[in-house]
Amino acid sequence: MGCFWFFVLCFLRLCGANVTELVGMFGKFQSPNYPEGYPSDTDITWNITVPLGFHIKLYFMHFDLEPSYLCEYDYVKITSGDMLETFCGRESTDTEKIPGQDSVFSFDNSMTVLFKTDFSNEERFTGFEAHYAAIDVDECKEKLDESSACDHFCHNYIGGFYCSCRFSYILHSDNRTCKVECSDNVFTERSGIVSSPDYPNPYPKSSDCLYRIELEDGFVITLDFTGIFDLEDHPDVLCPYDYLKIKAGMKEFGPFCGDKSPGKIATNSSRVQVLFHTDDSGDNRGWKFAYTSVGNPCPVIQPPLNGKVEPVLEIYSFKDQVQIRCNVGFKFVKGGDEVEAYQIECLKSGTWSSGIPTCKVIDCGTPLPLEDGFITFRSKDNLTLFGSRINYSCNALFYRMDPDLNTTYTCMENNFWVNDELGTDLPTCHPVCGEPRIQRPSIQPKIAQGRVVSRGSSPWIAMLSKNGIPFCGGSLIGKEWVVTAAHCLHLPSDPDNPEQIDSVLINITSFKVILGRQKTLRKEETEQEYHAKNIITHPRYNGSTFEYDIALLELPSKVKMMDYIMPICLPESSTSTLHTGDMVIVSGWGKQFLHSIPETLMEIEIPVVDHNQCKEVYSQLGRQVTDDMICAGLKEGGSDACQGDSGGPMVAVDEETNRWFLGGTVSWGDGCGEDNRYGVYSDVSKSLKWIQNITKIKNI
Ligand code: 4AZ
Repeated sequence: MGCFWFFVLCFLRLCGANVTELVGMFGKFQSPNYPEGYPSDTDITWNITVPLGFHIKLYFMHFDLEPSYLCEYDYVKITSGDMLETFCGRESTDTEKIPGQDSVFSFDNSMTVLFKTDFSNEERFTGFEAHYAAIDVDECKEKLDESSACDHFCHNYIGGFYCSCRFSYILHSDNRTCKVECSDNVFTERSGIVSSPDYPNPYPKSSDCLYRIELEDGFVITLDFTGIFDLEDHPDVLCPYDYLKIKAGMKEFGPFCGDKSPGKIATNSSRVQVLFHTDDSGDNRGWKFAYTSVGNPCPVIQPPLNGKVEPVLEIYSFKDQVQIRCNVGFKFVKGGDEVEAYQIECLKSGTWSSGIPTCKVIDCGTPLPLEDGFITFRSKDNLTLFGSRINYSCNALFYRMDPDLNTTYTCMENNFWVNDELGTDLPTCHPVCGEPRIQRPSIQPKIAQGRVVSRGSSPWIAMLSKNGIPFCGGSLIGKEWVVTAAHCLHLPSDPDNPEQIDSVLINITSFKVILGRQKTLRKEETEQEYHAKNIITHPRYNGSTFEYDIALLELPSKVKMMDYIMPICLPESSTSTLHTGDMVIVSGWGKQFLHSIPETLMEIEIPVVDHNQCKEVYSQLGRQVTDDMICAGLKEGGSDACQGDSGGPMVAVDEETNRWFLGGTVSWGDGCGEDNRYGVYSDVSKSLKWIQNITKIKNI
């Protein structure tokens, strides 16, 4: 019956329905007439709204409504989102409930409270008083559905929350999911491993990752998916959420998703792009692949004859490099140059960068000629190829090599003729010294005043000649040096005052050095004549005392040895090698008795005189015989050197070697051949070190 009247009243717009909007952060509202009995036919709605991010807490301070089965008469109905609560009566029963001490919480930031009464309130129920307040929600703790929860980190604040991401992730524009920046992945190595970010942990959401493998043309890339493959999937639609797409040249592979690995993909391309798209949800673990590349193959190489290829492989492919080497003793010839090794490379076209050169045997070429010597080939065909051997020898009669020298040279891989001891240096042919080819006759007339030198028996003698007239003698040592007396080359600076100590050097072009001469004034076929290139006087030469009266003449070229021209040996040691009584031969074109110049070279054979005896003789005359001088001659006189003989040789036979050596050079004396006077000579052994230092001559 009540229901009938309700409809009528409502239809007649007599219903007391009204709506109140409550927007504060807190407040209260009551049933009409509270705390008096509420009126019948009430229909009041309170719409409570608080700011977003807040919820509403509703608490009833008082509640007293007419009880009815399932609250069919009077009630308070609270709705918020899907939430619905209905209260009535004075106490809770099995079928109805009152709010009591419990608060009611809204689903979101709004709540609607409807108070409805029927047509009668017979017992004067007093209604209700309700309080509400906005309360903050900790969205981070509250279970939000996946579409609104933070992907990585959640931060609550009063009235709201915000999300943040782990290191290396960035917050997507949805302010919720975390994506990665992953479009700059370029792989240029020939092999490698590529995987989804964080693999095998869940990959980032809302991301588009691009991976590029970029190799040189000529390579072909193969991808091999290994391990877990797990991308968000859909049972009916092909990869609508997350997917992997692969582009290789004109070809496309994929999209791939789900848990079935794509396995091996031969892309047939040198450039591959892998696109990985993820949406804003899902917790799948991603993918990983290893990529490898092979180059275009090149044909197998046959090593050249007498050569080898390194490394030896079954297949050579693009970028592979091989070294082609010749066996020892062989070399490549490239543009006229000899090359040790050749490097060729397999090109992208599948061909080698150049052809295979041929190995040519090393040729050391004609060996260098040996001065005063010759070469003997050890092979029949005078071969100069790798491994060939030759021997150097000296021209037999006049030259000799160091006796202990191994003179074999071998053609080596460096193109040189090499000797075990000397390397590539050539041996030296030293002139034979002190061994005249022509011996003086064994029975000689003993001419006290001297005898004619038999031609060639003193082949070392040199004539110093000015305007065709001999003025001094000398001795050939080595190939280009002549020893003479220093005073022969020094002229008094004032010709009117011969006693003057200071002297000037003779003009080097004013005299000739003649070798192979026997006649005094007549040119001979056997002779060789030179202008000295250099004059070196002993540093201790004293022009007034004739100490160290010795000098060296350097010849402009090497003397060709022959029967009539051969050097004299130097003394073996620098301590005196001549002793009192030793017989020496002195030769020269100097003056003879009656002051005449001889027609030919003359020689005398005289004994070495006791140094003290000689010293004494000359000290009486006020002249000094010093230790660098040696005297020879006969007490009775007769056999002596004289003017013009100066610088000439005083020689003796070395007992040990049986060779002639230069004991002294004619220097001075008081007169010529007078009794109780001796010829004074510069002792060569005393100047030996100085001579050897300058000339580098050693006796062989
Ligand atoms: C000289 O005038 C000379 N009797 C050389 C030797 C002797 C004398 C003079 C020794 O060249």
